[in-house]
Amino acid sequence: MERGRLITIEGLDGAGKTTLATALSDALTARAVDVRQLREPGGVQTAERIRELVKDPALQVGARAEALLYAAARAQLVEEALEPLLSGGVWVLLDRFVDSSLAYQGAGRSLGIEAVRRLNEFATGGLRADRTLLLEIDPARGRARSRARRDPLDRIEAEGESFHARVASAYAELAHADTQRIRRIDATQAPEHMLAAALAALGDLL
Ligand code: T5A
Repeated sequence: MERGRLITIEGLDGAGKTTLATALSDALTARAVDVRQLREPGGVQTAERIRELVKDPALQVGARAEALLYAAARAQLVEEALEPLLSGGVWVLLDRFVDSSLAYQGAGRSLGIEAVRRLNEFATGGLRADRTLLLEIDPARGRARSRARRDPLDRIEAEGESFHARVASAYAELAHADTQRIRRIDATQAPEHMLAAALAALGDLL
């Protein structure tokens, strides 16, 4: 059986990752692709519990603990869901993966991209995305979208402008360094145009 593909969706908070993942899942299903939509942190029970912990604005979580918690959630997701699904020929659309930790903890929290990359090599056993869709939006516009949903901002969304600016520039650098895997999509477009751009970016895999 042919191994499934791991497609990750990345970008700042409010960029429209979940909206695109849902539309893309429907579009791939219509093309007879067996696809599962998962999110990080989360996707399996242990990782969902870590999600509650790591997003809680009432908790004090240091930068290193934060990187380790995201990596722990990811390790469990890889072992319990991603590897079995991919081995079974299923495509996975994953809302955030290692690039989120590189950008948010490596750059945003200033832990260093290479240190966080090494931590995640261990966590994932070296699993890599076949393609990454990077949704690009100005941090302020992304935050305005998140705020408009009326949920209270979580621990990371509540960080200041300079944090989100560091995350945005790290994403741009990662994309620049790996143009084959990471495809940039303008996230200020209407959802249907974003879907068309995403399908075009997956054309060679389909
Ligand atoms: N994190 C995560 C780390 O720091 N390190 C890590 O390793 C990982 C994995 C996760 C938080 O954890 C951090 C990053 C995050 O801060 P989350 O709740 O999963 O928390 O946060 P996000 O992934 O950012 O999810 P959001 O729901 O906030 O944003 P999305 O999924 O990008 O956006 P979406 O689709 O929910 O849309 C947001 C709003 O915009 C509208 C939608 O209707 C919605 O109201 N919208 C659009 N509006 C106009 N045009 C479009 N094209 C639109 N697309 C969506």
